[in-house]
Amino acid sequence: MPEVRIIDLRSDTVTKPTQEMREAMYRAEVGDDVYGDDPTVNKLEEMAAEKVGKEAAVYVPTGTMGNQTAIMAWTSRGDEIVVEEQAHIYMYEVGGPAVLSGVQVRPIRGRLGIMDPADVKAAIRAENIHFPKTSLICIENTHNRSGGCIVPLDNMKAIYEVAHEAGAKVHLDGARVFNAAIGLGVDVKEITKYADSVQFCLSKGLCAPMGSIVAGPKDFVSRVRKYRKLLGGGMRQVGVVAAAGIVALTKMVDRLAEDHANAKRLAEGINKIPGLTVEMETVQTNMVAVHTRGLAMDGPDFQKLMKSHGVLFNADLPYRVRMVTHNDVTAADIDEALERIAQAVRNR
Ligand code: TLP
Repeated sequence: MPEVRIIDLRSDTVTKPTQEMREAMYRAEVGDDVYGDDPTVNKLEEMAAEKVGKEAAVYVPTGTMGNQTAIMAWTSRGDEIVVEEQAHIYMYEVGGPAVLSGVQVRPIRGRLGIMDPADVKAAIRAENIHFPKTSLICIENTHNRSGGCIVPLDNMKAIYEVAHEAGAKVHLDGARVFNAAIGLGVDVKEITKYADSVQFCLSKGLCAPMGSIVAGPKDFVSRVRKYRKLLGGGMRQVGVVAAAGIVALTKMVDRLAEDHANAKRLAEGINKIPGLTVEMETVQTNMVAVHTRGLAMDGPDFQKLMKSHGVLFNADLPYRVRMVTHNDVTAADIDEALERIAQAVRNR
């Protein structure tokens, strides 16, 4: 029997570096980055800061380390930070804020990842001997657990103003902020201007093999750099991968639009399969949240069924799976995946 070709929709993190990245990595000039001697890392950090309109930037191994070092740099032990209740920082970072920063997380309910500025305002603590200090508000754009939804600019602006009135900072978990920018049709600076700091990933839709950027004011970035070292993230001749990050930033942003078009194509196709539903209003970028209740099959069972047909995705709620489009799946792969799903559902 011929082997089934795998169509991997688990995440955009599965993307392989492009040929151009591999060549840039091969040629990269390097040095010891802990001494600030790696010219490729220095170039990436400068480019990245400029791109998101911030004074400075630092290259970190992962988005998780980027978010956590940012929280460490903005807070003091015993502070409180406000996050949306489905945020990656709260759901998937292993309790990092408690462990690393010693802060308490105050999750507030959003709609499709969008917090109501009035709720943020109400959550910010007044001065009182009993209360922790609210030092940081975190926004996630695009918002992963809502299926890649975009937090609108007016909402970000309102939260930024509410935070600043109360003397708190805003950190943007912009793991996929370039997807948000492409989805909104704006320069990414239009989004990042409503945050004091931003973390974004080079390793997701932008296809670099690893790495994230934390950008913000100079003194903040110096603190992040030191916390990166504390966590063991002081890397040496890391220009060898930062070179791929430069290609990611210069060559891979505009093509995210293709992933968004493929996500729409996938969502529309799924909605034609009896038993599966996607709420089209949530299909705004490169993710598709598929509800499986109509199949009388839970997410993990549906995931298992399709794995046996070579279509991979993750189950993220009891009756929901997440499919993510990216550079390594074409429109033809989407059609093939739809065909396999329709057939598997018919024959189950
Ligand atoms: N997200 C991963 C998983 O961890 C869930 C994925 O496949 O989507 N912020 C956001 C919004 C993210 O989605 C992620 C990764 C991170 C931060 C962390 O980035 P890494 O994986 O580089 O630590």
